[in-house]
Amino acid sequence: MSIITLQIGQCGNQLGDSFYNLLAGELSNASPASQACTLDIFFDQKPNSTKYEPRSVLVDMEPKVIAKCLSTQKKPDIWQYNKDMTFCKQEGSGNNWAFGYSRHGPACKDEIFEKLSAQLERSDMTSGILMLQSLAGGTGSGVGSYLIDAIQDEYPGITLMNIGVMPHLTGEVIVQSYNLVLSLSKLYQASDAVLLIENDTINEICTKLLHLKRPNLHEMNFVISHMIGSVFYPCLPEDGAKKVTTTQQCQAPIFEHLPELLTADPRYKLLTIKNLPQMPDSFKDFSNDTWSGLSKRLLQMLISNSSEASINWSLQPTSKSINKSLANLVIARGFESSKLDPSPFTNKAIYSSKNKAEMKFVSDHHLFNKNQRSLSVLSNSQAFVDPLEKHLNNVYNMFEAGAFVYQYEKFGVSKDEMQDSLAIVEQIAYDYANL
Ligand SMILES: Nc1nc2c(ncn2[C@@H]2O[C@H](COP(=O)(O)OP(=O)(O)OP(=O)(O)O)[C@@H](O)[C@H]2O)c(=O)[nH]1
Ligand SMILES: [Mg+2]
Repeated sequence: MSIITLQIGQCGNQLGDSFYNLLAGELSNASPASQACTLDIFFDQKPNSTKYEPRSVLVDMEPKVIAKCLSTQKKPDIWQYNKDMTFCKQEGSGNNWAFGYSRHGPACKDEIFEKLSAQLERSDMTSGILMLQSLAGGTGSGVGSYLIDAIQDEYPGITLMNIGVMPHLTGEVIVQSYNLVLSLSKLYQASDAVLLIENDTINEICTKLLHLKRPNLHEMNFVISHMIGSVFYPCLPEDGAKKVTTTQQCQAPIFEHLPELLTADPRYKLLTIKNLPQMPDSFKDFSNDTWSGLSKRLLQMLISNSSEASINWSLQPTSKSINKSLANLVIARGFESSKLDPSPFTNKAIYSSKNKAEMKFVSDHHLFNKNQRSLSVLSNSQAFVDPLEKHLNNVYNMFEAGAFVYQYEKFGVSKDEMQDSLAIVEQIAYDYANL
């Protein structure tokens, strides 16, 4: 079952490029069954071609980033984007959600949809459409918001998922919180799940665990790709080679467990990933991680809502201020991964009292990211209450002072519409805070 991706804007395209590069790299040490599954989900191959093509449509309003994605230089030579599946214009959205949403979106929709429907037709069975974008610029957030609504209208019933990158809380473009609130409110209404990645957390992992002094976007995307790869890479049963007779049985774990587990209550659709270990490649041969050690650390990361770099060990599952979950998918990869004991993740204390403890455990033999053992949890939890409240505060302050509102009105987005988006995101933060 394949996944069609829509990479939008600088961030969406650079991250998508890094993600497919990671998948292609994993193929080199994967079992034949694992290779077949991964290829079926994420890649296509034209007759007589030696290269695999991502099942992807690349969209940006300026040409630079897509041109880079199309260049073959740094890639392992087994894959390459299809030039026909790209769409770009000459003028970006200038970090303005309204420009992307009201101008570029309607003007570009038809051409983008032609490419999207071509990708959908080329896939025998589709799990869904995955959109990758930043929530802070103008194209990923604005054009992405326009397109997700249009896709929902055009393909009712298809599963839609977004990977949204949240900006650093400080030091970037001043209107980023406006863009974030406007885009999140739209994605949340149209999409089945919104997986959020915080650039601040990724930066912390890069500096504290990978010892990179000033991580660049390429290095950050490498970390994010492994994070998302850990929940998208297929998990095969132990005797996978025998059992997976047709690749149609292959699914990305995140799609497979979406409706019945992760977003069982459709009012709550924010997902987060915590994964470990995070270490430079040169450390991996000396790693003595055990399954029980990894499991202990991951549980603590989950309840203290932290990365591996800043685990708060003073919290207990029964402490009041823990990060409460609605649902968790625990994924172990590597040697004897099926032997991991997932029972600590079934502890009722770590779940909201609003639902029964919901946990599923899946495993796979593949040595993902060159780790002998690695562990991830894909979680629907309170993880984003704090950053959302901070962005909401930025928006209240600017909105009350009338700051920069004209930039949005100029492109036809009224104060009332902005207020509606604000109310939707406030409600999301409130619902999660009160789990
Ligand atoms: N993790 C990560 N963040 C990125 C990357 N590129 C940009 N960002 C972040 O995304 C935000 C800016 O969004 P962009 O994707 O550059 O904007 P865009 O969608 O191209 O929109 P316009 O340039 O305004 O047309 C900032 O918060 C950046 O830190 C990337 O490759 N990786
Ligand atoms: Mg751009």
